[in-house]
Amino acid sequence: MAQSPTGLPVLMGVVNVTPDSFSDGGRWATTDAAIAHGRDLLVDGADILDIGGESTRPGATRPLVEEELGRVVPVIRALAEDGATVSVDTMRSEVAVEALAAGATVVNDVSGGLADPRILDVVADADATYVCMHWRAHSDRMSDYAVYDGPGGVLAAVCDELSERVESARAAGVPDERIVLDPGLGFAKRPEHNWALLTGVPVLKELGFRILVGASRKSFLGSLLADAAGEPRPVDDREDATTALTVLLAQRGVWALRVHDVRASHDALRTFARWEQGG
Ligand code: PMM
Repeated sequence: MAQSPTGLPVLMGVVNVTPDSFSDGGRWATTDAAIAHGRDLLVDGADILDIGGESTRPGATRPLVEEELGRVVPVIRALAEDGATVSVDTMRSEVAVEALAAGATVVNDVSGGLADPRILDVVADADATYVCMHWRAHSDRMSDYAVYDGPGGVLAAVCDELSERVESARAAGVPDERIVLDPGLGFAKRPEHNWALLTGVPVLKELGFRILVGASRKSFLGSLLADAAGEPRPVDDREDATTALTVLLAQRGVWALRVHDVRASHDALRTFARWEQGG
């Protein structure tokens, strides 16, 4: 998918087929619930459905490959048969192979090829779109890696490290036009890092690739909206902040937004488009 027909950001709706994701863990954990949720997101305006079977919440332990396959493959097959554009959210080459065979056309690899470098060969062979996210370590120890002391801080480090990942993807045979870059908000990032990356999107765009951002419901929004006692805003109550970011990132020309509440972001983008059209 090159661009949304409207020129607005593409909306990637999240379908986490997991018992333990931070944002919606357990709500769509059965095959039927996940398929129904995916269909609802399409009605709400999703352009892509991102199906994941591994939680990446801080501290999460990894499922077995077989568990991950059992979660995502039937959901991908059903939604692809419906005609949806389907992305698989996985770091594993074995899962990417089966997901592409079941009808996925996008591989969303939060590790940017670091967790399992063979995933790059799988993507290259399948002519799939590759979402290459900035990542430093698995979730159980990523907080140890949230250090960006070099010149230029987090923005320079993320640009450098994503450029290295692009070189690996190119070496495997993935053409540039199939690569999408993602700053990886919340992955080895503290709140101040996430804000620097969000406001730094124009710099990320200078790398020359389409940009996808996943800010939806993340904990840095919980911190921003903390109550007077410093208690973070609960995950289910971060939607208005997420929707505000949808508009701000649309203004900065990102290619795609990965969101849970597709309807809210879709409404916001329609409003933004009308505003751009003028009176
Ligand atoms: N965040 C999560 C999972 N997958 N994929 C991309 N490309 N970018 C992200 O920021 C991202 C992702 C974690 O959040 P979730 O619990 O909402 O899935």
